[in-house]
Amino acid sequence: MSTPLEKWVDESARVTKPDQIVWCDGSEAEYQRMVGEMLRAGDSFALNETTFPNCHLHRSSPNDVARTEHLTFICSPTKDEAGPTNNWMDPEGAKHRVGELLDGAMRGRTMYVVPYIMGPASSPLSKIGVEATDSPYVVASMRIMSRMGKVATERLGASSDFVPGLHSLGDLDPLRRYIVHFPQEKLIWSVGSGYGGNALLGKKCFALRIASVIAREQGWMAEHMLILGLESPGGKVTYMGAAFPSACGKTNLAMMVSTLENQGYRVWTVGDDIAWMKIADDGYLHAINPEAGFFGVAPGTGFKTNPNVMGALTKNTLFTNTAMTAAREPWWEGIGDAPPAGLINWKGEKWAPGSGNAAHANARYTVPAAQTPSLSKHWQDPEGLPISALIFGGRRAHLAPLVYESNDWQHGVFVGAMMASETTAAATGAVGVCRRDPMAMLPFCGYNMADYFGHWLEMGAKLKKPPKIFHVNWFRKGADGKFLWPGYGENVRVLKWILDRIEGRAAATETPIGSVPTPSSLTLDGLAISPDALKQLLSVDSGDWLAEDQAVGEFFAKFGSHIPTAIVQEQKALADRLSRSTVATK
Ligand code: GTP
Ligand code: SPV
Ligand code: MN
Repeated sequence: MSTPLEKWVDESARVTKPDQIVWCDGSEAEYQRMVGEMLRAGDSFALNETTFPNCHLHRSSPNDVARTEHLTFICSPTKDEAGPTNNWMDPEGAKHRVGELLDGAMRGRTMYVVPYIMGPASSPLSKIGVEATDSPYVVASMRIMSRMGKVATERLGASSDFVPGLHSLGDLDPLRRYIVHFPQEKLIWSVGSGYGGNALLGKKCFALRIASVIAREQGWMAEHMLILGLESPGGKVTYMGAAFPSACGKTNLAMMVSTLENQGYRVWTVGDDIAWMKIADDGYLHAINPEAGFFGVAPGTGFKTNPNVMGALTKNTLFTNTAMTAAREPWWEGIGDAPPAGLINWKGEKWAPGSGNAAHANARYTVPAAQTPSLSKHWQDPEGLPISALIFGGRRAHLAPLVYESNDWQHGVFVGAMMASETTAAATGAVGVCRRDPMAMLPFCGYNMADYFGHWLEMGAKLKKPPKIFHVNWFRKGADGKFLWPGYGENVRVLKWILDRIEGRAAATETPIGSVPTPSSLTLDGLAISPDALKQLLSVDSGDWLAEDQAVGEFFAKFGSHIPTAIVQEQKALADRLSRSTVATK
């Protein structure tokens, strides 16, 4: 008798027709075999064995360097279930179209069967996935990013309770690339890409798109959030989750070196990208990090901005699309030093000044969480950690203040639902275009986004100790086009204000959008920031916000009857408050 997993692998092999099937055990020896395959393929390189032991550089195909949202589909039975913000294909059509591309795709290749657990091995919140892939790079990455191999096979046993994901590199042509999700079946198919969220199916495909559907069915939440613990003087740690869109600062906030360490404020890392949260018996929302590693943006990460991350990257790290120095060390823009002589760019060409960035803007490192100096000792607590604050944020050159607090859960859900952010290199397409990105889930919600707002509202109603909800913006710019706020380790000052609000200590000015810090309620000692910059950072322009709120109303209207009444009421109430305040200031 074969198990459900064996049956699925059999079926997948009948379609993709690999030369052989290898079942992965997650061992170090197996990792080294995968690296061996990558080196032989000629797209990967061993880095300096003395300074970067067991580190490798992988160069992906130049047309395959970021998630491709226009090729990502939610294949629910009806378009309405996927909603107006998702690409939709009907399940049968998708099976047909993508099935044709998967047919024989693994001929001459090996199919690796990768069982993995998302979440701590002993946690009741964890879930099992199995990825069948023809990419050794994906296998190696999944070993860093999840609890992979034997541990998962043993937990699964003969059960059918796993999310299958079939992945083939195909021919890497974007014209024949699809990332399709079947929320009813809880199934993922991906073909034509070997990069990041397109190919490591445990990450965005399972842990967000499919998991968001499961979470709604089962009454929990799957969110695009980092999880951190803020230690305050005396040693108490307060846990917070923060949802920022791709390449908007999650990893950096979760792994920051606090500039207020001498005052007793320290940040402990629990997760940097995804949070699974349930309502626990103590009435709090409890969060686990389903991942076991960090797939972080390299450019901009340096000894000045983030020494914790830099400390983690010196061994056992897989780099993707970074540059390489003559000493075979990884290099990227923002690492801290000037481009050294003899630099090879991310495509493998000699780099010269004026020839563009040496590293791709979405170059990444894949590193085991355990190597992070700031890792919380509770990061694998099976029951998750109690969350006292949820923080939304994005890149807004204008409009959004450094931080504000929502009035209550329902208003906070509206604040998340109205989020917008400038696009980044984490996905293909134009960079710097401001778009609506509710809860940072625009590319990751596996069902109708308005129903997802409804789920948030329902969760709030069930929470005895709902976290307070905040919004932050590290990216506001002054008239000179420069960031007004120094960011990175200085962001701890905002986390401290949030903690002070939770504990009822900090003062705030009530504005139509929510409570904004009074300048003196922020701890700014040791920071060189002009009173004028601070004023700009904290300013709320009612006229600009009124225009924003109107755009939000139009966005909500796209969802028709799906949009919860409470959310529409919040949008109208904001318009009222803003209109009254513009009249008052005139
Ligand atoms: P994904 O992994 O794609 O989800 O991105 P992320 O949200 O984890 O973003 P990350 O922390 O990797 O930061 C993305 C880019 O923004 C990097 O180039 C960082 O250097 C930069 N960045 C992060 N935090 C700050 C900040 O506080 N201020 C400024 N100015 N830049 C920041
Ligand atoms: C993101 O884009 O949010 C990432 C990178 O974390 S990827 O895994 O490619 O989705
Ligand atoms: Mn990240």
